[in-house]
Amino acid sequence: MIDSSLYNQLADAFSHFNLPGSVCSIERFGSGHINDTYRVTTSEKDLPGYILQRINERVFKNVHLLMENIENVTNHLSKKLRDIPGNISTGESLRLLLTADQKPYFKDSSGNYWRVFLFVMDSVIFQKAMSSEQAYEAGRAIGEFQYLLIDYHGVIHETIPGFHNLDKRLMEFDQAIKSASNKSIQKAENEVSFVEREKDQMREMIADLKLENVALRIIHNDTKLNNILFNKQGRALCLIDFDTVMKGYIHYDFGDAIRILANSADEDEPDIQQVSFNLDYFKAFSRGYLEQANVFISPTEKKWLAFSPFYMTFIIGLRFLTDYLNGDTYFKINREDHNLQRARVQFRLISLMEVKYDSMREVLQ
Ligand code: ADP
Ligand code: GN1
Ligand code: MG
Repeated sequence: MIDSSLYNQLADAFSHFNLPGSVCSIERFGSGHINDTYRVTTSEKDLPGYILQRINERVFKNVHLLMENIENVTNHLSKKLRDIPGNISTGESLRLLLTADQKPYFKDSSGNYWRVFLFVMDSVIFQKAMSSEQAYEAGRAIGEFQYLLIDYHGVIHETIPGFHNLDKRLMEFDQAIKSASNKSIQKAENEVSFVEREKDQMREMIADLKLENVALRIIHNDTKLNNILFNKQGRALCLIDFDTVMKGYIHYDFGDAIRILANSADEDEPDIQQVSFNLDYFKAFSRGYLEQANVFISPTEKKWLAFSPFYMTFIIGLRFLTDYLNGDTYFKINREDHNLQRARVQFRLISLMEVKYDSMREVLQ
C-alpha cells in the first residue's frame, strides 16, 4: 500500500512531466532489485498509462549521465524501428517522456530523481520462462537489441564502472570478507569456498576475448527475463531497463539471460533442490539469438557463447554473496538471508551447467 504522504510525493513528481489527463491511480509495480517503480494511470483511457521511477542514486552516482545514455539509446532505437520495415521487429521500443521543461528527469526538493516512461501497451512480464517459444522470443529480442545498436555512434557513459569485471567483483568480495561478521561468514562458508574454487576458470573467457582483440559492443548488460516485455500472444515486444546499457561483450547479455531462463527455479528459491538446468530452453534461446546475431557475431565471439552463462551466473552469484556479507546494502531484499539464498541458487546452477556443458557447446556449433 502507498500511504498518503508517499502518494502526494509521487503525484507531485509526476505532475512535472505535464502529461494529459488527471491521475487516477498510482501503484507499486514490478519486482526490479534497484529502482522504485510505480505504475500510473490517468483519466486518458486510450493511453496505456506510465511507469514512474525513482532512480536509485546509491547505485547510479551520476544520474545526469545515466539519463543522457537512456535518452540517446531510446531515441536511436525508436528511429531505427521507424526506418526498418516489418518483419524483423514488433516495432516497439521503450519510450522515455520528458519533463515540462524538456529534461529527461526531474529532481525534487528533497534531492530525489524521477523519470517517466510510457507503459508499453498490453505488455506482460515473466519472472521465469514458461516454454521454449518464450525462450526463443527472449533470444530474438536480445539479439535484435544488439543488432539495432550496431550503428549507434553517439556517446555512451559508463554508468557503473567495471560492471561485469571479475577482478573488480573479486576485490569487492575480498573486502566484504574482511569486514563481515563471523556469523555471516559461517553461514556462507560453502559459498565462499565455491568462489575460491571456481574463480580461476572463470577468468579464461575474458582473457581470450582480450587476446583476440574482440571489440566491445553496445549491449544491455542486464538481460534477465523481467527486463523483457512480452505481448499477450507470447511475442517479445522489447527490452526495458536501460540503466546499464554500456559497452561490453555480447556474452554478458547472452549469459545473463540464460542464467534466469534456463533455471527452472526462481533466482532466489530457498530450496536449491528445485534448481535445474533446462537444455531445451537453452537451445531455443540460442536459436532466437543467433537468428539476429549471425549477421554480426565473429567466430571468436561465437566460440565463447556456451561458456558465457557460467561467467555471468558466477559474477552475479558473487555480487549477491558480497552484498550478503556487506549486510545487504545494494540489492533490495524481502527476508533474512535473501542475498545468500540468491547466491546459493546461482552456484547450484553453475554446478548443473557443468554437467551439461558438452551439450551446450554442441547446440552452438
Ligand atoms: P529495476 O532497475 O529496478 O529492475 P526496471 O526498469 O526493470 O527497474 O522496472 C521494473 C519493472 O517495471 C520491470 O520489470 C517491468 O515489470 C516494469 N516496467 C518497467 N518499464 C516498463 C514499461 N515501459 N512498460 C511496462 N512495464 C515496465
Ligand atoms: C539487478 O535492476 P534489475 O533488478 O533488473 C542488477 C543486475 C543483476 C540483477 C539480478 C543495476 O537487475 O545487475 O543481475 O539485479 N542491476 C544493477 O537479479 O545492478
Ligand atoms: Mg529491471
